[in-house]
Amino acid sequence: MKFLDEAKVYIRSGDGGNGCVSFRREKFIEFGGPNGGDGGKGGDVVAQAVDGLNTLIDYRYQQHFKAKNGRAGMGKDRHGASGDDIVVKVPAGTQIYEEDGETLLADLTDVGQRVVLARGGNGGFGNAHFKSSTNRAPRHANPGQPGEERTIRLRLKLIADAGIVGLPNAGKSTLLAAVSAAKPKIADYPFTTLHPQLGVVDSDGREYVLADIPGLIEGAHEGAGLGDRFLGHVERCRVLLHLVDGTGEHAGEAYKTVRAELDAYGEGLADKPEIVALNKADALTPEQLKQQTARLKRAAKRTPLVISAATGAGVREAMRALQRVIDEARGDAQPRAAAAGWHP
Ligand SMILES: Nc1nc2c(ncn2[C@@H]2O[C@H](COP(=O)(O)OP(=O)(O)OP(=O)(O)O)[C@@H](O)[C@H]2O)c(=O)[nH]1
Ligand SMILES: [Mg+2]
Repeated sequence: MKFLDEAKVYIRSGDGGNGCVSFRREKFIEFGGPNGGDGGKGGDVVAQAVDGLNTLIDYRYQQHFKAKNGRAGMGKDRHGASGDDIVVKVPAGTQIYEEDGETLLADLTDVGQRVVLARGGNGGFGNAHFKSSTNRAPRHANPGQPGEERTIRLRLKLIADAGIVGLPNAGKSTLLAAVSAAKPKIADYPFTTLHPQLGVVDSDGREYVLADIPGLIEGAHEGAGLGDRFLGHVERCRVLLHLVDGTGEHAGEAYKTVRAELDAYGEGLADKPEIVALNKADALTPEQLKQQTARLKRAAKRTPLVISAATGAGVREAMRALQRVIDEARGDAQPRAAAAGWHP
């Protein structure tokens, strides 16, 4: 499936319908009085997080969203119909920004959550509305109010409980494939993974969502390799699994390189709970394993888990370790980033 995590969308709410000027005209009834109806309200543009989506790819093909206008009022006190709203459907985890890309308008983290992005214009009052004891035959009505138009930016930050980070080739995708039904591309060259993948992990009968993102290299925060833009997809994770390739040159250096990129990225990534695992243990001699483990331990200042994504050794324990951190975090019910308290 194609993946897109940023999109620019132009939206416009509906105009309100005009009020109507009309008088009752019937045979034998003099001074029938004003009977112009009000115009209908224009439709709103609403964004809603929906189930079953995890990309913004649809917005590559459709970038304009216009709600319907309200209908004009008519004689005989007939009000115009309201215009239909239009719903911009997005995956859970989508943040909505002003055109500048910096001012957050809304953060739709849960399926079903919705926010009005542009309100439809109110309909104008018909002349019947202006009837009073001093003006029994008003000859004016209000025009409908125009809708609003604006350009917004959508930015998807996937919602996963845990995220795998590491250098290219560390075996991140191999691990995701081993523990979930996801079928990421796996190959022995760097940057096999070009966009994030999600998998559901069943750990002792309980489930959580694990994200595999493209590998990071030194200088990713300055755009090296695929850059660090995909780190946005692990921003919301409760725990990171830092995977280090045991067959690499120096497990400690590999660890530090990735940590430096997490630091440079910011957004609290460096402070997230981290589980450290040395991968590809199956391909190491006992001496190499000992040496790499010691290096990684020194760099990470803790004893790493030792696993093989290929044979499955140690993998179950690693998934349990993630589950424990997730359970702890779920315990102290974190307040959801509210829809930024924003109203148009
Ligand atoms: N021997 C051995 N090879 C492994 C293991 N895990 C992964 N590999 C191999 O390492 C290579 C890279 O694996 P990937 O899962 O594609 O690595 P990745 O971290 O997703 O790489 P990028 O997507 O490029 O960042 C593949 O050839 C895998 O078969 C392991 O536990 N043991
Ligand atoms: Mg990969």
